[in-house]
Amino acid sequence: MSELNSIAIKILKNGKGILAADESTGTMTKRLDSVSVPSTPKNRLLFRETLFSSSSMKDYIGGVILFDETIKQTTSKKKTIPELISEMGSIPGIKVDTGAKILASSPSEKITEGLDGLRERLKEYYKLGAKFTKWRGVYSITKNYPSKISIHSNAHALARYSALVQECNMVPIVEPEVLMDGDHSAKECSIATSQVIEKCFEELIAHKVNLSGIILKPNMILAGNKSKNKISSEEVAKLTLKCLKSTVPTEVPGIAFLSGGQSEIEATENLNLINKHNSTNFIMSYSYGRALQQSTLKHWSKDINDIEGTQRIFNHRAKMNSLAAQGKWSKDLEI
Ligand code: 5MM
Repeated sequence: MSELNSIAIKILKNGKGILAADESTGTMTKRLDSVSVPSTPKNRLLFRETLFSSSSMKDYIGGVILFDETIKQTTSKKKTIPELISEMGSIPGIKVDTGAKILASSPSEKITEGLDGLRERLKEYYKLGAKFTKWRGVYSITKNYPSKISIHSNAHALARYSALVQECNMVPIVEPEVLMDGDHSAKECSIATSQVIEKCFEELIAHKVNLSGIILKPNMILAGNKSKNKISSEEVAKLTLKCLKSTVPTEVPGIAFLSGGQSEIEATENLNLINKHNSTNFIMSYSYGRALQQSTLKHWSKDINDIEGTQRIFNHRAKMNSLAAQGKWSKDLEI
């Protein structure tokens, strides 16, 4: 077993998953604005430090994805954030892309940037304690999209990123996100997601990426958020498994889903059913941002110094998702 494979498995084994706390300052400001908390470096740190020092970190959160600002911050007890995360029994990771920008040849679509100077930035993050990284490509579904050029160019970037990350002894999370926005059907989501993932692996293989040392972070197969034809959680689970079974090479140790705008309960319920029906050898877990933080953020905003109460909400959500990652969740466990 390679070192990268052991890290990937350690992050996801025994019902553990990933806390995606890598919101860039712009996104974090939107989140804080929505609960009327000023977005200052101090408040962003306070919220995140509250999460990272929760007791659930030990049993349910195998890894935390950080943003550049956070990985360089120091806690109230004068520890670096990666030190705090490691002491809590989890593994620090870092988002290394610099965001999705307009794709010149297809301006309604996006290409993720950040390859220039990446090797040097990776060395710096490694020294700061990161053991894994994340890069997200985004794809929209409309009548003519995602286009071949967006599928190809984002896959190419994800592969170049992954090769550089492994060269620096870290595990790349490969995140191709087919967005939920729109009125498309689940079938259209399934077709687009299959094309996107197939192309990603074609490029990862061409770039000689060690597939046993990556984590795939895909979307689930869902109907668009404006679709009139929503499907049941059972169908989400079945279509998601079918898509991943036919597109993900068996060497990949783990799949950690993004929540993508689903409600907290929806994301937990869908993950639970995916695990109930999972007949593959892939670990199927979570790498949730909003679906792990929404209710916690809402509670925290009422009193940003209520550390204990805030952690109670977060611990509950983390536990529910950990149960779902083992197919052991049920609605009556919710509070
Ligand atoms: C936490 O949000 C990440 C994106 O941040 P920026 O838009 O600021 O770059 C995002 O990649 C996130 O890690 C994943 O989408 C998972 O989060 P959700 O909320 O979809 O589970």
